[in-house]
Amino acid sequence: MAFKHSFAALLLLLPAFSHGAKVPSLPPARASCSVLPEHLPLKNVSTLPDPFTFLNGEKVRNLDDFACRQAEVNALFQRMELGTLPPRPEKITSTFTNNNNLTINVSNEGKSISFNMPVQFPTTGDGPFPVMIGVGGASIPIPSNVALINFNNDDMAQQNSESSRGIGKFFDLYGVNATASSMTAWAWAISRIIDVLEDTPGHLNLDLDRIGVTGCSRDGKGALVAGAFDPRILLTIPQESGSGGAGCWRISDVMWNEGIDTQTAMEIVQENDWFSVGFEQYVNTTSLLPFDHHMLAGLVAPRPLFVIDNTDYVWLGPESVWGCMSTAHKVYEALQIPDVMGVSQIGNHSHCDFPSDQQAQLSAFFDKFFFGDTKANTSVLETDGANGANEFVESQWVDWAIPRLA
Ligand code: MCU
Repeated sequence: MAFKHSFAALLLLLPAFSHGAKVPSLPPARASCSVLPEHLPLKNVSTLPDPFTFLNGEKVRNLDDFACRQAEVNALFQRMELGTLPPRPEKITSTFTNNNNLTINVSNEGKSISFNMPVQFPTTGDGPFPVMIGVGGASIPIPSNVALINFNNDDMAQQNSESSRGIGKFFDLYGVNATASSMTAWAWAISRIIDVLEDTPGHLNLDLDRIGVTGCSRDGKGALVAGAFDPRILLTIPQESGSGGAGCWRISDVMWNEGIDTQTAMEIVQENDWFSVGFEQYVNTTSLLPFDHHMLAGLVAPRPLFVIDNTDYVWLGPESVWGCMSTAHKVYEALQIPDVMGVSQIGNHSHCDFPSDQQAQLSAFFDKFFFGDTKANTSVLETDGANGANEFVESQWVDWAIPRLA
């Protein structure tokens, strides 16, 4: 029996090959995994919560449990921080014109919206091409053999200030009182882009096994949320997302309490609508959250994730981002795929200005996961330590063990 079980687990973790892309996958989670109690049993946890212990205290022991835990964590993020992500709407149609303009029409419960986006194809090669979806465009260099879809996230859900909450096409469809934050609205729309690509015969000559998402800064936060919410996205590359993205609320709070002028949950909910109204009740006591952003990144696992950040700006939370993402890496370690997640945090460049020092690392992620170069070195877990990044002391934040999940 034990042999049978581990054999099945091994099969599930065997890489699926699509042009060589190495993609381990998890068993599907039971529907009951995402059902949360009405009253959440919240307790004060000042360290980073354990990704491998369920809300009810049970431990994650194997891949089935892990998939179930991910569904629970996903539901927690929606309930407490990001708002509800609506399911696939009733009707989706699309038109593709001039070989570069994709228009998506969505109808649900008597309301309709249309949104469109440019699709830029490689100028050489036959395809099907891998494709990156740029949240508000892309500010990393996209390889010439990869297509790019520029997703206008502001059109879907505005992000000008807290008063832009409820403005945008998503809210025209679901109503201004939808609990979704702007980032959840963007993630929903990105999933609709993927629906359309799936539904279109020939998939617009794009390879749907090789879809990536990226974005910088506020749009990098959004890229991480999209990657966390849609398992059809293979490669997630948030760039300089800082606090509210790659940073952990708890660590940013400690930085702030030490007198460092960094962005905290308390500030972020006053600045913009990236998080749900429901999150506001936790921003003064982030220690009550049964998760932190290491677990948002953990939702991307076992799919490839490359987190790029910048130590030049204290506002981004260098210590928070490094601590949070090096802790997220433990999820990939538990799955025994440490090279599938990378973190690279270096300074000496302007915000969202991709530095040439990170080029080899970025190329390795594309080469390995889009183009099957198994020798590409994606073993990247580094910070230049500037602006306090190296002040993160793991033993003060991580008090749980990393299980070996199979
Ligand atoms: C790093 O992302 C944000 C940051 O959270 C905001 O506080 C700041 O105003 O804008 C950053 C950004 O999106 O810059 C383009």
